[in-house]
Amino acid sequence: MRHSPSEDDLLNALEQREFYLVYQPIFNPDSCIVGAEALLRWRSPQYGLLFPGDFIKRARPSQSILQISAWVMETVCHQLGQWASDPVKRSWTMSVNIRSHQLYTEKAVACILETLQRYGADPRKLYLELSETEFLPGFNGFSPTHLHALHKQGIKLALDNFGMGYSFLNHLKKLPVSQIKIDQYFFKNLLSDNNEQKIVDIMSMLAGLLKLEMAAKGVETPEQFDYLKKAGFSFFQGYFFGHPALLKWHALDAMESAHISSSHIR
Ligand code: G
Ligand code: MN
Repeated sequence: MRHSPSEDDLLNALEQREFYLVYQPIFNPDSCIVGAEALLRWRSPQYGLLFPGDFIKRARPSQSILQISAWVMETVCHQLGQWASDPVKRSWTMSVNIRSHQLYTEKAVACILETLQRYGADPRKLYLELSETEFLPGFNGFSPTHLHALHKQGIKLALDNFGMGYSFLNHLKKLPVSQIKIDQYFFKNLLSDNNEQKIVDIMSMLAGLLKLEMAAKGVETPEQFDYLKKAGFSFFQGYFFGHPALLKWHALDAMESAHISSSHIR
């Protein structure tokens, strides 16, 4: 898209309900669904289908971005609350991408907890994914204290795009991280690239020592799945298992049984 949408465009889109979430299933090493990541999309009559990177570019939080983020949180908590009363899905976790500016204020933190409570959703089932690539030196001015407050309530923090950002070991030292999420950038050519294997092995060792969960995103082939499983990864997401989809959970259930019967849906 050539021009960034204006503040008015975004607020108008929110009002017109042009935003929606798709969910990509997350699998365990036994190929069972254990959760999903919510991904934001915008179907704009003017610009067409847009991904978050197309419209959440501003370095500084704008009113519209904060409102969109609040809508996303509301929607995922609602969904998590619904799963809580489903015998199969009550163990599923929900991962949601957040930006550090959503955690600037104590009020924002309280709002996340209040939203979870309102929908009867278990905080321990919520993973907040913070992308490492977003961090600048000094944590962009946001205080890790707020993340510690959420962590105390059971909410988990995943460092998305682990290893891609600035000073990533510093994040592990300062933030209450439960999970590191590694992009396919590090395992695209695992079988032919010896360096990739070593990097994955080192990350795995680091995660083991720090008792962090390891998740892989962008898993596209059975070979990648096998290698990452052996390297100690616990969570897998990618086209090999399932594309992000609209939340028709009976469709995902079908996807799960199709997967288990070994005809993988890409
Ligand atoms: O950074 P973030 O976690 O938001 O990235 C998720 C994005 O990656 C989604 O928009 C999704 O469409 C895309 N994606 C999901 N699975 C795969 C995959 O297996 N391969 C590639 N190339 N992209 C994927
Ligand atoms: Mn993510």
